[in-house]
Amino acid sequence: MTHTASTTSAERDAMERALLLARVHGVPGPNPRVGCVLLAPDGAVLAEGYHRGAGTPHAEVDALSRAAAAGAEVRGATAVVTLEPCNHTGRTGPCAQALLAAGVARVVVGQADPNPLAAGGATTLREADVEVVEGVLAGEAAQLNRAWTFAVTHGRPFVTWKFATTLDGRSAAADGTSRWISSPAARRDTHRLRGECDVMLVGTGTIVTDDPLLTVRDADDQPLPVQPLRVVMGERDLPGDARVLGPDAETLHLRTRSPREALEALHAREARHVFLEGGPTLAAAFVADGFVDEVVVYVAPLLLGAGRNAVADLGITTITDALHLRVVDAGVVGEGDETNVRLVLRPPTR
Ligand code: AOF
Ligand code: ZN
Repeated sequence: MTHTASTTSAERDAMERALLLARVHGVPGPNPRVGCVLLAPDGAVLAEGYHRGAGTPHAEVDALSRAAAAGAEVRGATAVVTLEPCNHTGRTGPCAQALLAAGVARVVVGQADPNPLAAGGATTLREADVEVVEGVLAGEAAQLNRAWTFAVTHGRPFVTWKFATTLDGRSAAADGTSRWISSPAARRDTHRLRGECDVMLVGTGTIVTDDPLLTVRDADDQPLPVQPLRVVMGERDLPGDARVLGPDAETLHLRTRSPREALEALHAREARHVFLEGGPTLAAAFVADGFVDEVVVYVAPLLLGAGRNAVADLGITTITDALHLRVVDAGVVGEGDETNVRLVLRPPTR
């Protein structure tokens, strides 16, 4: 639902800008990506703000403090914010109160806050006679925080399962080697997607066969400053010299084979978006339990003719029982010899 009639063009431009700020400066983790632009009554921009991750000021408070630092008059101003201002004291104080205290007269909101702990800011503001317009570019705002929104409404992290495959559906050769199925361009693309998640998840089997580092690296193979939590699931001990136990990022070994238990433990740590990268057994367990919310597949122009599937036996013996996925994106990654096809799919209910 959009309210184009009840907003000015300056406000709609400000919402586009706030969404861009949230997208560029937001980080994966417990909190959503949020941007805020403060407008004078004539539509001029007074200040901008954004949220930089859990424990730091919310976007509204960031914009208010920058306005104060610039000596701008905020009384009577309009706050344009991508997410409904919060109404609670979490790691920081309630933004609805901060906007009221600053004398903001009007608030234009993108997405309503889906987090039951923090929602209610729009009502609080209206009760204090602030004009509130909701649902402006709400679809874009919700898309920006898609995984976070899923996690706070479903009580578990959103799960993206990524795998690479040959043309004949093999994700490892007969000897178990699997590292170089996708092209370097596809692997760089994978690092970009890893960087949008706060957990990298694999099984103990993957650690033993592939010994992956599981960090997020840039095009020059350098680690990014903020790394997702590396999580290894399974009852087996990890080899003492496994690269995942090195100092490059934090690692958690969950000694369970149950996806539900693992997701509960990760939700308790406020994880919002899990990147599941492996092993056919672990993938099958997540698929079978209905815990895969998105699938990203890189198809390489290779044939193996034998080897391991991306996913272990799901107990399906006849075609009418096949699991159906919806293709939401299909495209090419890389050029020339590095060309791979990338598919993004979702289960019908997501
Ligand atoms: C943010 N940034 O700019 C806004 C948020 O624990 P706290 O105090 O950081 O509160 C987090 C909640 O506040 C979050 O789940 C969301 O519902 C709400 N709004 N959060 O991290 C922001 N405006
Ligand atoms: Zn807030």
